[in-house]
Amino acid sequence: MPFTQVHVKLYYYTTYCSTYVIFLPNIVYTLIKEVAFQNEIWHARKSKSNLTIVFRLSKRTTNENFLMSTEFLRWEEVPREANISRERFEVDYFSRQLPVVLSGKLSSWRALNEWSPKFLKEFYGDVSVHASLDIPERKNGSFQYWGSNVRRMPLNQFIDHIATSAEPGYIRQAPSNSFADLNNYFDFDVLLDMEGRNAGCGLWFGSKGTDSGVHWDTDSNILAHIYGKKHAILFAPSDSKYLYPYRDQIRWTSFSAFEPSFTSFPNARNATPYFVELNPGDALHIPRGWWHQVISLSTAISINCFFQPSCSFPHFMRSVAYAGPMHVAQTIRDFVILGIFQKQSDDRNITDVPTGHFLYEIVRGAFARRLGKS
Ligand SMILES: O=C(O)CCC(=O)C(=O)O
Repeated sequence: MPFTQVHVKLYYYTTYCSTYVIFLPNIVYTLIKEVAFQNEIWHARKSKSNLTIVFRLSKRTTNENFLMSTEFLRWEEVPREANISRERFEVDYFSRQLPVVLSGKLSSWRALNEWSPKFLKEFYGDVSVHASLDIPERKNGSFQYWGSNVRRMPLNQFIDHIATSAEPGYIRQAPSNSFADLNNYFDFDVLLDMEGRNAGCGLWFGSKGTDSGVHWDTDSNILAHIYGKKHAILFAPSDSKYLYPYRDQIRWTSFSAFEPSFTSFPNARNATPYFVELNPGDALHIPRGWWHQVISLSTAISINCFFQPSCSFPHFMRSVAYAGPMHVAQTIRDFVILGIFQKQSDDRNITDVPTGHFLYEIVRGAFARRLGKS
């Protein structure tokens, strides 16, 4: 029998309904939490006290006008800790999956004293890098994944280009191993015991105006800032339901926390942004699964470290469920069609691997390892 529109509709309706049955307890719980949350907001708006406190807190940032002008219902700032020990960071923040900015810990890093665009040009000008030129990638209100417009070129060509171009350019997460000796300029071990964590570090170097887009990563992450100034906004994983993730790629959304359009994304007002300003020497812990968007206010250099533990399979399942029944339906569809049947997809919203396909690869890898062991 041919696969018709009716079958497709039937598939979506069936998945939609069964999703509600399977996730009913979760939905009831979320509803109760939502009522409590709306009640809290209603009281806060009535008394203004909550918002006033948040705005007073935000006065500590340089971006006060921006914070005051947005219509987010509440704001937080990422807490800042000066010179805390590795052990305290691990217990108070890392193991509890909370964001924090660690300051004063990178003072021994040679990167902090030596890295600049001039340094990179002089020592690594010949290294071939993947560069995104003439961003913005935010076209027609929709953010395109970085993979979409990269070109390969020597680093010095990139540096010359951004010096004269009106549009921002970015080298994102270039593996630190591809630059001889670069790993000798930093040491994430001063922040956390990295032994056995399978860490991989990446260089971020770009001009004023770069924008990472709102997304979350599957690995634990520390973003160490070395040169220039950046602003970042983070959201907890449970805010997924307010952030309009792409249906086929739940790690990305076209919503911008820095230029929020509450007409197109009305529920986003309910999300709680955690704001942070990054200056040289600041190291931002971005817990795995936390949404984040980073913009550069000047030419900027950072080095980040992704490491294990990574998000678990249940974390992905929860995130898909949080995002909504249509996301569940799409993920199952992509698991089967792109994963099991290995079909190509040409109608994707974003060029990153679709969530369903990604989950299929995780499952396949787990089976392969199990079979390999037995
Ligand atoms: O620094 C940036 O522009 C983006 C950083 C980021 O997205 C990350 O470290 O995951």
